[in-house]
Amino acid sequence: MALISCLILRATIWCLESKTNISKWGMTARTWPCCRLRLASVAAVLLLLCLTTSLLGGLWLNAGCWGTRSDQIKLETKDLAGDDPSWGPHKMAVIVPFRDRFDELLQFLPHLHLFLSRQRIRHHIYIMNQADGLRFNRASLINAGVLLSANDTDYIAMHDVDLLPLNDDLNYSYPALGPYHVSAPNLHPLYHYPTFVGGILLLTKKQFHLCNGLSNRYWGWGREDDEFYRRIQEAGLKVFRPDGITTGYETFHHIHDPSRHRDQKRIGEQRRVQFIRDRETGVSTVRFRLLTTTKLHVHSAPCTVFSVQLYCNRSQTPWCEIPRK
Ligand SMILES: [Mn+2]
Repeated sequence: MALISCLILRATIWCLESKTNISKWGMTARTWPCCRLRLASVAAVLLLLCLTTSLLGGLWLNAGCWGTRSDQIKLETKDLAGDDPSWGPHKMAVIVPFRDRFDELLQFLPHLHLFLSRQRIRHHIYIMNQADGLRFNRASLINAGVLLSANDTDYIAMHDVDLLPLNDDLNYSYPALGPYHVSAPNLHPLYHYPTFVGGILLLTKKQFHLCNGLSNRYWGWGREDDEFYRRIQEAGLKVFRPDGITTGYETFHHIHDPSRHRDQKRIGEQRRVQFIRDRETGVSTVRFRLLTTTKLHVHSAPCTVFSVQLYCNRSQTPWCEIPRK
């Protein structure tokens, strides 16, 4: 800095001297361009000096923490896809039923991606965006998600967008023995009944198809997970749950905004049908139209957004229409 100030001072004096020269010895006007030339060259030298200093400074800083930086970069690149084959033979498709919860998605994506990458769980997150004028159908969105997920995934997580795992001991690995209910009744902040399988549930794709996926008859909020529990039982599968988690109801962050509208209406026959085990519809009968596929990153978290239009069989489930107030 001192050197730079000194040089600026010297340049000014230099220029002033040439200016005085004009009056003193009546020099020709040619002195002025000469002074300007001198100033320009001084400026150029100063600029060069500044650049060299910052470059050297940067190199010095870099050298100081070289190991950490390159490690960091390596880790970030490695983790970017959330899919390193050295992490194991299995890969999970995280299926997230979604509509109108952009702010929750912005929290959910980076959180879950980093959570799973820390555990070295190979994964890809699929956001199933219901883009039609019908009531929300979580079950059909999951059915569609499983069908649309890439073939390199061999197990799924049905995952609510508003439920963030906080405890690193929660296990998201391949559920070889049977469906694995991560958000168990003794851990979920809101639902504590013993047959609860909502929130976050892992299944191999094989197990999912053994149940024929979920019923497509549930339009509006809730109950589809209870019907799915009966499918699991009837398929002869046993639900497993986390063991030895000590964080209780603090295990998850539930983004539960009570002001958010949840469509809990029961229209006509729906009141009765919601409790009946559906043996007709499932992943084998789900009908939808894929409108767009969008690859998206939130921070470094990649995901695929499938916007789908669900099909409603109005003679079977007339309650799929959004009720008028
Ligand atoms: Mn919720």
